[in-house]
Amino acid sequence: MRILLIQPPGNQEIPIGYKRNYSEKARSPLPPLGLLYLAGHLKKNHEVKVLDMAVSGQGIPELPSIINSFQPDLVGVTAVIGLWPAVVDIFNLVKKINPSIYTVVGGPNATQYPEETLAIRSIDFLITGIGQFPLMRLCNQLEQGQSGEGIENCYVQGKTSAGDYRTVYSKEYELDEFELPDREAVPFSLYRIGFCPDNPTTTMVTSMGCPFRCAFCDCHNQALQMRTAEKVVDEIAAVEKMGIKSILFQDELFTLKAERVKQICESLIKRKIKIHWSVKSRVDCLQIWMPGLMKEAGCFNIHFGIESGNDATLTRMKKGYNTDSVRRAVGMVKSAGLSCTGNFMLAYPGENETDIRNTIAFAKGLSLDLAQFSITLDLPKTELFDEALRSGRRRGNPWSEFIKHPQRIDLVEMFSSELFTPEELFAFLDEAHQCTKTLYNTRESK
Ligand code: B12
Repeated sequence: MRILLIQPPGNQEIPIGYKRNYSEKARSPLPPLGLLYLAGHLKKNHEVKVLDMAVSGQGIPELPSIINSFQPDLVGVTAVIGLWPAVVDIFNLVKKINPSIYTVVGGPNATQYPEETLAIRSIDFLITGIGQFPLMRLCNQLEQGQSGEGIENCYVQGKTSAGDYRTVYSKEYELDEFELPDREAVPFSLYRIGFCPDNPTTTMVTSMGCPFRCAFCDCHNQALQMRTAEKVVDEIAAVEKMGIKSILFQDELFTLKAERVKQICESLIKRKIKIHWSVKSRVDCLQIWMPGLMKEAGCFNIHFGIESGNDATLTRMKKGYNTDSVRRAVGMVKSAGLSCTGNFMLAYPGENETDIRNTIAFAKGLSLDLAQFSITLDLPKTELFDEALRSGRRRGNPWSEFIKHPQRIDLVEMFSSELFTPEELFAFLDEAHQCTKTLYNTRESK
């Protein structure tokens, strides 16, 4: 079967809580890791092409000629919330070009809103959760003329009732069992990130999910899965061999298991692997010895989701730490000679102007190398969203409406603050960008 996997064009992205006109450099696309995983697995049985429209420079108007020349039997598109209108445009166009091409959607947003996603009639199949095994089964079945019904985590247009959707994460999906992502399926040397010490850059995951329960996040909905240090380092070695110079690990929490961090670092040092890497961590999941050993093994940056400079807000967010823990952790990273970056959420429900300015001042005082700010948005399937519904801050479910009718609902209007207009919120964002080292203005000034 000929399979075309598409990452929609980045310039179609709806900015969800950040600036629409932010820096070109800050927008450097990352490889579409989920699709590369799918390609690595599917190519055992099928012919697969990955089209990353974010780097290919191609737009939706160019799709007909791409489809006509590759002649796929199946088109799969990854769905994240901000690109959903573009995803729908792609599926509608594919069906217009050739209605007999099978269309499949997957990715975080399809997993969160399966029923609403299948309200889009140009989508034939929806796969939730980790896509490799169900998509392979689906392609194998379709090739044999079967219907694609009866596959775990795979749902068929018109054949699924509301109560049937549930995502199973079974032992079978242990991350070490997957084929490695097929990084050569895209022009990997084009992924260049200004923030990394050397390029090209790639992404990698060594674990998925997170055991913490931050109220604004949904990643605990996914089962927590970890790879062994040995397999992780083998993949890093393979990436080094390709000539890739930096890796941005996408794990929610790379430092969760201290023993594994130690094993990865020691093995990188022992095998003399020379590559720059950056991880995401939590301020309370970083042991004192970690930054030093990680630096020795090639790490150049540790990123924290710090989120707020107000202890009361951190408590409402259920972060489980306070601003003192933040200062301590940033200090540990900096004194090991690593760069430290942080994310902050402005205007969390219940925050007033003083609280927002406190967070900005806190970020400014932290000696971070980069700070990223966004306006709080209660994303689907989070406790924050459920609470917004309960308290009446939200009436109805605009996310659900957005998935069903992406062209009718303006996501940018959906900020969760009760006190501020979107214009006022964006003014806070500007203020934060102006007085701290942010991804946006520091990149531009280089
Ligand atoms: C890297 C990343 C980004 C990058 C770019 C994404 C890219 N090009 O890949 C950047 C920085 C741009 C980004 C931005 C944002 N992101 Co982001 N990001 C991530 C992150 C950290 C890693 C993605 C990744 O590589 N995962 C690893 C791969 C292997 O997993 P995967 O992509 O999920 O793919 C698997 C399955 O989903 C499935 N699958 C995926 N695609 C397809 C397609 C088909 C056809 C099939 C069958 C299966 C399938 O199979 C894959 C392999 O198993 C995830 C969190 C996470 N750890 O996953 C958040 C995440 C995807 N982001 C999220 C959010 C909320 C955002 C922002 C809105 C944040 C903000 N306010 O700024 C923005 C806007 C993005 C948008 N366009 O909507 C949410 C998604 C929410 C949603 N409903 O879509 C996530 C899940 C984080 C979270 N838990 O909240 N993000």
